[in-house]
Amino acid sequence: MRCPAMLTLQAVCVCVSVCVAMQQYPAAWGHYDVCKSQIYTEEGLTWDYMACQPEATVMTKYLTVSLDPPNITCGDPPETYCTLENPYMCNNECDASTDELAHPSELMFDFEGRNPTTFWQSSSWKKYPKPLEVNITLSWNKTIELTDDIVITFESGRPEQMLLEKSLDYGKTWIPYQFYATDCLDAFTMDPKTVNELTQRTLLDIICTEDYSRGYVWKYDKTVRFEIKDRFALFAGLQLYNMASLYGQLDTTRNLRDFFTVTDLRIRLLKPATGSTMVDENNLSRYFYAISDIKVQGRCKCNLHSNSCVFDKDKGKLGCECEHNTTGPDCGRCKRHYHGRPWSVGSYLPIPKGTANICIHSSHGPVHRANASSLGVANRNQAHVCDNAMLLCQNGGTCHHHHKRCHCATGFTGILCERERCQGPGPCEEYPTSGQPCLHHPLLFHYLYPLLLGPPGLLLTLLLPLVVIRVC
Ligand SMILES: *[C@@H]1O[C@H](CO)[C@@H](O)[C@H](O)[C@H]1NC(C)=O
Ligand SMILES: *[C@@H]1O[C@H](CO)[C@@H](O)[C@H](O)[C@H]1NC(C)=O
Ligand SMILES: *[C@@H]1O[C@H](CO)[C@@H](O)[C@H](O)[C@H]1NC(C)=O
Ligand SMILES: *[C@@H]1O[C@H](CO)[C@@H](O)[C@H](O)[C@H]1NC(C)=O
Ligand SMILES: *[C@@H]1O[C@H](CO)[C@@H](O)[C@H](O)[C@H]1NC(C)=O
Ligand SMILES: *[C@@H]1O[C@H](CO)[C@@H](O)[C@H](O)[C@H]1NC(C)=O
Ligand SMILES: [Ca+2]
Repeated sequence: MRCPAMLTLQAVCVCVSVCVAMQQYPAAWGHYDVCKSQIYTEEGLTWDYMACQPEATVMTKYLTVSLDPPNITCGDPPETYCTLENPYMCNNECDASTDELAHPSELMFDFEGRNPTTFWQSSSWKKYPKPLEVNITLSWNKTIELTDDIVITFESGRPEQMLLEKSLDYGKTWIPYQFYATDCLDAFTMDPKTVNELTQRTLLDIICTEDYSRGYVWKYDKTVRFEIKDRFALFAGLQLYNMASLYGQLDTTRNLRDFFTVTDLRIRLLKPATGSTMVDENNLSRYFYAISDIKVQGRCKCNLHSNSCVFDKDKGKLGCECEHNTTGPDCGRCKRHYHGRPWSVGSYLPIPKGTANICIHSSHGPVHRANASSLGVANRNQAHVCDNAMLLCQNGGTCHHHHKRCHCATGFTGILCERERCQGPGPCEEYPTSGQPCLHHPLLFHYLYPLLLGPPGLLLTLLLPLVVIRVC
């Protein structure tokens, strides 16, 4: 159902019903799965370009793993391991030369669901008290954006000290992502925190958590997580109902986007589970690391210029299939002869289709689609959020920072100042709730926008506030 094909008020009604329907099913918002579509305008059939991104998927299929020290995997020479709980129970054999008894690193990424599980295992803590440290480095040779929790499943006890690091530059530099310890203060001189204590303002803080290191109950509690969804929820609400709010934030806050972006991850195992404060020096075969599964969900970062990312078997590497006349592994620059204006990342705004910010041919000036600029909404191409003339910033908000953000009047907040800051009596909600009045305002504009072209558009501009009031 496309409004541009219809005319006048009837079309407005259609749009309103579409918009309302979308409000009820916000999951339909912002798939960003289409990069372009054909539309009819006054000039005939033309292309309409939209921000787009590949679907999120299981990323562990596309990585290379390296271990440091390289010979830390068990089985050469063969070893027998005892359990942590009972030093007399020693039936865990590792022999690298026998398929059934070998525990190579691939077994952290194979299809799980088999019983018994398959796992990678390190050699034991033979050199105690020298630390037993292992680095497990996961490399994509491609920028990816994490979309779900990283989950590491241990078949040994969970480590007493561990550090998750990430790189954004293909492994040249590393920064901590999260610290894990049975005692954060002792291990890293950090106060223990849980992800639930984070707020929108402290979202980017690197924390040390004691949630995933508790010793003996490991039979039931085998996973170590890096919580992505809980962090998303700080903007999108607990059920991730309001993705619009999250996308808006990702668009306007570069640090936030980068926070979820990686080229490599490194799991630094610093101290194995010991189950007690004392290490049993007479039986060091009880102490080792074993990991059966690592989950990493994400999507290729294509700067909103591609909806597909393919694995090139020859290069052993992921790459975006760039649209919008962009090129490069991340669609991070304009194609040759398409430097009519500087390259720019696509934008999630306005919701739901965003702004493509296509590269344009060097011989053309900036594209003026129809005459929309005279109505003040044309500069979609530069990721402008707000517009004073069209009152896109609501509740008295004004445009700031080259129209990239609304400056809200006191008492209001949100990308378009659409939300009331909690004030006065009654409970104060920290999360943006689903029933946001008027958050779909930009959506309405998106559908109505084509109608605003030409003289009938002027009429509609006048009618628009009425429509908006009805919907909100
Ligand atoms: C693990 O990597 C870090 C750098 O991130 C390095 O300092 C450390 O020496 C490495 N440890 C091992 C056991 O290779
Ligand atoms: C790994 O190799 C180094 C030297 O190459 C050696 O010192 C070390 O003992 C080996 N470690 C294991 C666990 O085999
Ligand atoms: C210690 O380890 C060995 C195997 O290395 C095992 O045979 C023995 O029973 C273990 N327990 C004790 C208490 O020595
Ligand atoms: C990463 O990809 C580039 C090509 O884009 C290639 O030249 C390079 O060798 C790759 N690096 C690794 C470690 O595979
Ligand atoms: C990009 O360039 C090709 C020709 O190289 C052209 O057909 C296409 O319409 C251009 N625009 C976009 C946004 O793809
Ligand atoms: C756009 O408006 C200008 C005047 O502002 C006019 O000259 C031009 O013909 C218009 N273009 C179209 C496609 O309507
Ligand atoms: Ca496995």
